[in-house]
Amino acid sequence: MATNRTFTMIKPDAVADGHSGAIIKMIEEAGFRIVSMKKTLLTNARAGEFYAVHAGRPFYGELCDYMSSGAIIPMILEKDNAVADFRLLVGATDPAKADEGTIRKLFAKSIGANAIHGSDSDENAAIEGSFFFGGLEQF
Ligand code: 3AN
Repeated sequence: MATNRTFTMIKPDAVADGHSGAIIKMIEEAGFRIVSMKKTLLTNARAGEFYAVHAGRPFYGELCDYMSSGAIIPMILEKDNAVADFRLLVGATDPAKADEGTIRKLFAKSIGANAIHGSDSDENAAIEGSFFFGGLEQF
């Protein structure tokens, strides 16, 4: 069943470079309501759990190292058609291919350090939101 929620996290490069305020502003101006948000850290093992679907891919170790290299800001967001609309706002995985005006076009450094995550389905949005918020802290 389609829901109106998605999950995102601002990744370590964007947080460390001081872009989180600008990114949150873009998210709100695009019509998303922030349901839950916190600043936190992933251990390498927790990052591996989050990205378990990519285990075995050549970039998996690098991805886990990177995602545990600094603070992140996970959020649950609400809007009609949230998952698809948020993927449009985020832009392509590779910032070189991201459309003008997308978060990755503006802030991503590379295909690995690409500033922000956006869930790819309603099912994963629910799983990923629970991973960080466990059904609590939702307003
Ligand atoms: P997206 O985040 O656009 O949905 P996925 O789900 O294919 O992309 O990949 C998850 C994350 O893994 C990406 N956000 C990126 O940080 C990393 N990643 C994906 N492909 C590569 C790659 N070829 N090299 C390095 N990192 C990658």
